[in-house]
This record gives sequence, C-alpha cells and structure tokens, in this order.
Amino acid sequence: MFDTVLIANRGEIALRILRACRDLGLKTVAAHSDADASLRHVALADRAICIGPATATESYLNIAEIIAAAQLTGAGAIHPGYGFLSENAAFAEAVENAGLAFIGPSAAAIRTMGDKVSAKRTMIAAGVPCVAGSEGALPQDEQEVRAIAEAIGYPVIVKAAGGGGRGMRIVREQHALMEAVSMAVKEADRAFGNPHVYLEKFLEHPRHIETQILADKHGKAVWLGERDCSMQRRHQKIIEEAPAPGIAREAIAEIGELCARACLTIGYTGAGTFEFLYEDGRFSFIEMNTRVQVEHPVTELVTGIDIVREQIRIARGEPLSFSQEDIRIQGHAVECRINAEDPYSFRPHPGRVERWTPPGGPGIRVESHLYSGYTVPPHYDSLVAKLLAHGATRAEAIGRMSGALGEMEAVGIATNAPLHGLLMEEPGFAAGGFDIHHLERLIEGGLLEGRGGDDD
Ligand code: MV4
Repeated sequence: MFDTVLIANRGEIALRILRACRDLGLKTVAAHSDADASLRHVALADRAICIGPATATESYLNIAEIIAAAQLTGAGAIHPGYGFLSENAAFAEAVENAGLAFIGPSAAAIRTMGDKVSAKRTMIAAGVPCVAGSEGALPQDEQEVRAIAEAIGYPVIVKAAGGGGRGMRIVREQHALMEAVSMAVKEADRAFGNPHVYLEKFLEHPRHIETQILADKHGKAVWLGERDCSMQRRHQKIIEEAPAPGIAREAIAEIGELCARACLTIGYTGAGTFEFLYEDGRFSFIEMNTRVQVEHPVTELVTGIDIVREQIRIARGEPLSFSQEDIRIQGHAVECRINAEDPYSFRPHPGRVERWTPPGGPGIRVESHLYSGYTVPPHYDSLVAKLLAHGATRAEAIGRMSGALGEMEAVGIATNAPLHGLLMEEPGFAAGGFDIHHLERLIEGGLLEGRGGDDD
C-alpha cells in the first residue's frame, strides 16, 4: 500500500491535499510547473519535482511526465485534484497501468460518467429522475430528430455528449432546430473529438443542486447531503452553500439514497457529485462529476467529514469509517470563491500580493495558498482563496461571511471580494432559493453600476 502521494495540481487544492496526506501520516511529492516553484505546497511537501513549463498542456496536463515524476520520486499514488487531468479516463488508466494508485474512481467509471449520454442512460436505469429528453445521442435522420423535439416539447436544449457547458444551444421553435443541431455537432466534434449531441427539455428557471457521495471498495456508499450552487456567472460558480434553502429534507434524502445506490450499480468508488436541476419541486439529473469539487468544504463544514481524507483512505482500500445513520447536517455553511479579477469588469488581475491577511474567528475557514509576497501567475485559473462561514443558521453564516470579507486583505491584486460583499447584503440572496440566472440578472440590473472604473 502506498505511503507517498504525488499531488498533480496547484494552488489551494494542492495545499488542501497536502494537509490531508499529513493528517494520514503520508508523505507528499509536489509536481509543479516552472511558474509554480514558489507555491506554498511546494515548500511544505517532502519532495518537489518540476514537470514542465508554465503552459498547462506541457505540465499539469502532461500524462507521461507526471507518471515519470511519480516513478522517479517513489510515489505510490497520484491525487489529481480538480480540473486538469482529474476527469481524464486515459490518465486514470495510465496511472493504474504504471502500477500506481489513482486517487479517484476507476477509468471505466470516469469514462461512463464522462459521456453525458451514457451517464444519463446509467442514471435512468438506476431509477434517478432525469430531464425529459432524447434517449441517447441524436440519430442522423432529420425527420427523426424533429419528431424527438416535438415529443419533448419546445423549448429544447442541444447538448454535447462529450463536454460540460460548451456548445449548448437553446431552441425555442421548430424552424431553428436543425441548424442548431448541425452547429452543435460540428462544435462538439472539434472541441471534444465526439460529435454526439442529445436533446433535453430546456428548463427556464432551475436551481443548481448537487449531492455529494462517497463510496468505498467494499460495497458501501453514502450521501453527504446537498449543495446549492445556483449563484453563478457564465458557468462559473461564485457562491455555494449547504443545505439548500427551502427544499424538503425528505426530497433530498430520497435523491441522496438513489445516488448512493447508483454508485453501487456502476461500481463507482471515491468521492463524486451528482448534479441536478431543481425546478417546480422536482429534481432532474444532468451530469456527474467524478472528482473532488472546489466547493467540497461546504459539505465538510456541515457534516464534519473530511472528504479529501476519505478519498485517500478509499484509494488505500480502507472501508468508510461511518454509516449513513452517522451523518447529521449541522447548521449552515456558505463559501465565497475569491478570484484574482477586477470585481467590475471580471477581467483576470494576477500580480504580486504585497500583503495577505486572511480573516478568522468563530465558524470561519479559509482555503488559500496565498501569502504576503506571493505572485499570482497569469497562466492558470484566477481562484486564489475560498472563504467559508459556518453558523447555526443561514443568517448567522451569512453574517459571519460579511465580517470575514471585511477583514480579508489582498493588497496588490484585485479580487471579487467587493462583489461578494454586495451579494451578502442583497435581498434575493438573503431570501435564498434563487435560480441559476439570479446573479446575471442582478448584474444586468446594475448591481455593479457606479462602482469601479470599468463597466463593460
Ligand atoms: C440545462 C439548463 C436548462 N435546461 N439543461 C449548463 C452547464 C451544463 N452543465 C448544464 N447546463 C444547463 N443545462 C436543461 N435541460 C440550464 C443549464 C444552465 C446552467 C446549469 C447549471 C448551472 C448554471 C447554468 C447556467 C446556464 C445554463
């Protein structure tokens, strides 16, 4: 069994993984790019190894280089974090073929859930409710495609089987259908090397609710409640929280049980997230994420379970140390994603952090790799910190978050903290239960107007 974990990621999640390894008494190897030698986890790891230049395709996405780094340093396992190679079935397979442990599900499970058409088919078979849509990828025949859309009823949405978000098209009337489908096919083929597209009923005002699951290699799977991730802009989540306001606990439990059971039927192991749209009191599965998610600490705060630690324990073949009955949701947690970006134009704003002062106090947790004097490189995602607030009630968590945002200092870079400050005071946010379009509507409506110098 492995005693050394190679961390194939960067930033806050690399540090998060390092700390979980340390808790478990495991040694760590930080595999980093040229641009990331000064990262906090690189200094803290037992060993560090450079895997290539700043450009991610040549470093964090370089499968051969990462596996060679593990072999060179004697690491027995690789934790992929999120993004980069975390949901790449070929990577998981290459890691296994090299005789190393991939800290995540099997390559087969990643492949099944990575194709959204096969993921939906699998979930329908497991009895999980899905959005009404085409059963499988669309056929070639135009009349058949039209008939499928008619049967679903307009508006419909065209989605690519191979990839999340990109290439989706909403079709409101029959005359626009075939053009949208053929554009989506071309785009999907180019972007993901998979031309398959499918249709779904387009839901106009859903919430984005997801369930967290953990499954071990001994036939045990549990669900850790849900997260509400509806506060987003251009498919980037900004705020996440748990539990989801205003949804009946019984409905959540029913969905959670179905998800845990689905894990057993597909042989899924590790941590995973089932994404649902929630509209008019109904849950509809849309896709699964086969990795740890950015927002996992929200669930950790309300359950007291260390999800990254469990991922590693599961990969070591250890059974889950708790049962479904042991899981209690305590209070409420909110996460604000702090990005190095201009809060008014949303443009990335990397640079040197002259001074970093994280907030603290009761119920506050900070996940960040920042330190005074650190330079945020321009090559990667702009997430530089996650601020979390936990309270007995949602109002207490929000109040604590407002205080924490006021305490936080990141002098030298611009961050979206002012946007979060506004949102903590916003009536729609305070009420809870807003849909996925709420933030964009607020911005359209002038939430940021008259503030900052940039207003595009
Ligand atoms: C949808 C939808 C409405 N109806 N599917 C966007 C990303 C991709 N993962 C799924 N997405 C959506 N699928 C149906 N049938 C609306 C969205 C959507 C969305 C979903 C979750 C979070 C943010 C979103 C923003 C815009 C659209």
